[in-house]
Amino acid sequence: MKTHSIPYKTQKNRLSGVMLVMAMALANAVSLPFSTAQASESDSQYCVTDMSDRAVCLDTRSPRIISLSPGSTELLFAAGAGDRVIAVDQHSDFPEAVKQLPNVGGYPSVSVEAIVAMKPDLVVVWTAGNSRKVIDQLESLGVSTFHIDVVNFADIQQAIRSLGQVAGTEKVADRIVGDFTARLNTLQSHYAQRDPVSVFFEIWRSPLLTVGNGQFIDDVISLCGGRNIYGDVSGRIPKIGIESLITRDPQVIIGSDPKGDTPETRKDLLDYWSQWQNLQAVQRHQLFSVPSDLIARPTPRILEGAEMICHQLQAVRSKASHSTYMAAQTPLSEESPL
Ligand code: B12
Repeated sequence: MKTHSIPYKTQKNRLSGVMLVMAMALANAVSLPFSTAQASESDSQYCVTDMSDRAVCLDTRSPRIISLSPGSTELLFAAGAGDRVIAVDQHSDFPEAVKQLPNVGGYPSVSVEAIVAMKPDLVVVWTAGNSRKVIDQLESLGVSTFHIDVVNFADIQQAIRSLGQVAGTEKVADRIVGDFTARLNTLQSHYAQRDPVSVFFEIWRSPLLTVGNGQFIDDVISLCGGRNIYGDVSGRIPKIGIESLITRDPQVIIGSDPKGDTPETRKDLLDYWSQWQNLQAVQRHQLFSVPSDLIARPTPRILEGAEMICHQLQAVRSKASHSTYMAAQTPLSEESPL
């Protein structure tokens, strides 16, 4: 199947003839606070604008897709395009069906040869995570790529919608975006205005990395009524010094672990952070963990991670002890309102 992508600007004239199609697509769109991905039909081709603002044009509405990150894979499945996915990177493990698919390598090295041999119509790449060299190689070999870069909640919505458009599954994508937005709004109205709790989110220990302004985990903290102590720092994953952390003295430290919030993961956090006894989070044992898959991937599942963090911050507000929190993980629907 012949495919190619071309800079959006050179597409503009061709797009003007199909404004009606675009208007219909926009009319169907759920109203959301971001610029809607654009899709248009041109001759026998179907063009969709990706998240690098490139018009990606395919001559099939049922493309064979390879995904190069766990996040992109989840977004494709959420967009209803799961049965279009023919191969993934080696870290993609959700949903379950993905585990049966061939893999084309993982971080840091992906096999360009394996990808080319599969003759995909499209390769979905994560521009902030996949290697620039691999992306350039694929493009120079004539493999069409669709760029995804999800920084915040609005980008999750945009990514699902545009992947649905490029895969020809926009109805499912629109429904999932609607569900995601409703769940997001519920959490927001329930938690965002509660008493602020200052939070340090540990991404990595050595070097010490956290989340900066506008990154999706920063969005999660705000959604729960928390205040990211590095929310004033630009850059998605800033490197910080321990002295600065001690000065900012967060009420809560949150880490992530594949196992989630268990006695072992909490012990690991406490053992490590106990070196700095003057931190109030250490003195009060306010250290929590969330499952990495539910917080490190900007996909609809992040709302499950968000719900856990909202409960953790709520436990801190109610001055519950850590063990009380674990014993009383109340479902959102049963938790007392403000
Ligand atoms: C920062 C970071 C992240 C950030 C990414 C930052 C961003 N741009 O949004 C976040 C928190 C989002 C993240 C997510 C994940 N990460 Co990560 N991440 C790191 C970390 C701590 C530092 C990377 C870095 O900044 N390097 C410095 C820069 C200069 O080098 P770089 O090569 O350009 O770095 C880029 C890549 O590392 C890329 N990246 C980060 N994680 C991953 C994961 C995959 C699968 C890919 C393809 C790329 C990638 O993002 C960086 C640039 O922003 C490393 C561990 C480490 N200390 O190296 C783990 C690490 C790279 N991540 C890893 C993993 C497994 C993941 C997740 C799959 C975890 C999960 N349970 O979901 C997700 C995938 C997210 C997705 N969208 O698919 C593994 C990679 C697998 C491996 N063992 O080889 C590492 C090595 C940690 C580990 N030892 O387990 N990660």
